[in-house]
Amino acid sequence: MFKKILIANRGEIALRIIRTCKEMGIKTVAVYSTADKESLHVRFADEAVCIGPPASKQSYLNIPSIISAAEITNADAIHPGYGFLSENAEFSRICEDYKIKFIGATAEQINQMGDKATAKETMKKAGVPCIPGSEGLLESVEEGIKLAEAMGYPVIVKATAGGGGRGMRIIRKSEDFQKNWDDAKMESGAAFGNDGLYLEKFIEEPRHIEIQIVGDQYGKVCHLSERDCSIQRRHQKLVEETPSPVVSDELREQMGAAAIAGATAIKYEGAGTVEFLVDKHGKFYFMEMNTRIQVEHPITEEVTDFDLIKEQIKVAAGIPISGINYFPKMYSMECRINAEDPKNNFRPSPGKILQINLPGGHGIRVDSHVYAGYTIPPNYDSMIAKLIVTARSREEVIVRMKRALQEFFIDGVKTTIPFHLKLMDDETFKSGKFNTSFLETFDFENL
Ligand code: MV4
Repeated sequence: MFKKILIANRGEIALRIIRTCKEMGIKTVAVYSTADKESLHVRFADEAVCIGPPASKQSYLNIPSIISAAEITNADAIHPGYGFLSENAEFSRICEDYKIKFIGATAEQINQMGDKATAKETMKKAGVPCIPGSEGLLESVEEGIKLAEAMGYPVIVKATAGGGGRGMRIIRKSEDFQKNWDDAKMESGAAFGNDGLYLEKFIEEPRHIEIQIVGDQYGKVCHLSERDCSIQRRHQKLVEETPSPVVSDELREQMGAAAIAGATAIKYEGAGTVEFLVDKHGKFYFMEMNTRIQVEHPITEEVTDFDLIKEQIKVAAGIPISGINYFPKMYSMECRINAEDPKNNFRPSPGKILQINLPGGHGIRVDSHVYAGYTIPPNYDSMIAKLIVTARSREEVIVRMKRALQEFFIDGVKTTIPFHLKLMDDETFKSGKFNTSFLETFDFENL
């Protein structure tokens, strides 16, 4: 087992990783930018190394600085958390070169899933259901138009280097093809330095359902059921839950088996997530694979009683997985508490937290790095807490979530708490019958 792990991240996920390391008897090294000197991850780690100024590029994305910190502290592994360097193939490769174990996917696996058109072809070959569309990249706008006519509109063009909704355009009629093609090409070229596009039939009003998987170094992959992430605004998830109100036991078995087949095909190591769209008829299609631990992993931990960070560390150390799949025994939901003003287009609201009261009681988990007197820096993601609520049924979860949100107050900055409170009273949300377009028509004015 590793003796010392360096955590190449900040905020709640850095704390989350430190907590599991402590329980496993592993020493921890925090790295921090000058903006995070007073952060809890710095205080709770056994050692801490300053890696640069506030800007992410010069600190949490600064590979030479982080590798140096690992070298001088003698860390034998690096956990990248989510975001930052977690899906950076070059960083994974450099760690390998320096004989520091990267607790995440190999450079090859990251590359294989990072190019979305290639990832889709790989999954299709492995027998995973995929959305009908182009075979790999489109060679020309003419090829795109021809295929769209043959398949029927609406279609969607997606940037192969994109993901998470960046560089894609929905096209509803042939007259609009050229303009959307040009826009998507321009946007992806500028954003990713890669303007490759592929095409798919557009699935109307789908649900976003993802399967958590874990693979070991011996080619074995298991799944831990699904998370429903359909409550999103502009591709930012706000609420996640498990089990999904639309996933039957039969569908869970099928999607779990598909996710395992896809991950096994690339000999996937570590924790990963296979994202699917589920259409109105309950048919599911591969969308993307994330080669990292995700923000919303705790709801899976709550319903399966499985520490995903501990499992990541164990498989990285060469310990084989049990090989059995895990099914939900409870219901769990996460509300992301961001320092943002939900009445003002979710505009970031950094600044000093003057007072805070965290909710508690049965079935409540709060993963957060903030405290009274803490100043939220403007340089990073605005998520300041994850409120995770678990109970025996979806109805009980919603009642308990509302109670917890009422106890949760933060003075000094605007937060998304008022939005979540309103959502827990929304009849459509409570019915469980909604899709990824739900928040497009939500009234954010009267919270
Ligand atoms: C789609 C789609 C409908 N049809 N692809 C958005 C993020 C990126 N991963 C892919 N996305 C979508 N791809 C086809 N063929 C609809 C979306 C989509 C979406 C997906 C999941 C959650 C929220 C979404 C919001 C808008 C569009």
